[in-house]
Amino acid sequence: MEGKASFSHDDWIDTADRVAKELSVITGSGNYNPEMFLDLIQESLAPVDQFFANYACAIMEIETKFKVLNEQFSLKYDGNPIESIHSRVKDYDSIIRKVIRKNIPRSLEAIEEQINDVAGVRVVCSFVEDIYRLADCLLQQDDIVLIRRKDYIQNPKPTGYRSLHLIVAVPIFLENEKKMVKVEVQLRTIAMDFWASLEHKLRYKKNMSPEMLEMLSKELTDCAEISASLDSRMQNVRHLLSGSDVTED
Ligand code: 0O2
Repeated sequence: MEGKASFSHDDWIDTADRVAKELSVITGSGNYNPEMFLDLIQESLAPVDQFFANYACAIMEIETKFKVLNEQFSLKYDGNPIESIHSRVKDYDSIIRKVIRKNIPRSLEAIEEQINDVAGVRVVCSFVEDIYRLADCLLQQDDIVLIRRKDYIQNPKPTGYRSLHLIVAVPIFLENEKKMVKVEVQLRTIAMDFWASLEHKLRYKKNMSPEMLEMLSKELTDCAEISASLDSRMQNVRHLLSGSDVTED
């Protein structure tokens, strides 16, 4: 999960100095003021900084909700349902690539409106049933708005990809404003996560022969079935250990 690229204050001063000099030549004014130009750049970037800060805040809200649920579940059931939580704000480059690919207007408003996964939270559980319990509990909360639900556990992708995806909007409270911000939540088991990270590597692998690519894709599709069966058997073992009913494969 990548973060935002950093650009130091010195870099800004250098850039401002260079651009201001060039502008003074272009406009023929012959004088330039890098400090004023720097202020201008920082002023223009303020909405972009706020844009990324909003998503970082929304991630904190969602993470906290899952951490609270994890504590609550551990009192009611045996052990903590959540193994790990990984979050990221999509980086600039990936957002721009998506904007171009989906032909989205180049404005922050359009990106907020049309890109659902600028903020992403991935929740990894041991058991499938905990995924659904956690998702239901999150969606019951009265400040959460469900925008879209895609169940790739019930309906895996042709590749074999399985996960429960929720696009939700969560309120964040800023200095003088309440704002609803979208977050993509992916809930998976450890087995699903293991599979997805390996398959993700294959998708970005370059210089591979088509034969090898096909062979590995088939192998991964087989592995996805084995991993689904493992999830189901592990859940049944858990049920047997706790004395409740087993579920069918
Ligand atoms: P990354 O690098 O993980 O962020 P949308 O994103 O809403 O425009 P779509 O098709 O509606 O597009 O989204 P989908 O398929 O519900 O979810 C997209 C995300 O799910 C991907 O994000 C992956 O994280 C994950 N995903 C979906 N299908 C697969 C798959 O077959 N294999 C793996 N490994 N992951 C998958 P990104 O942006 O593609 O990538």
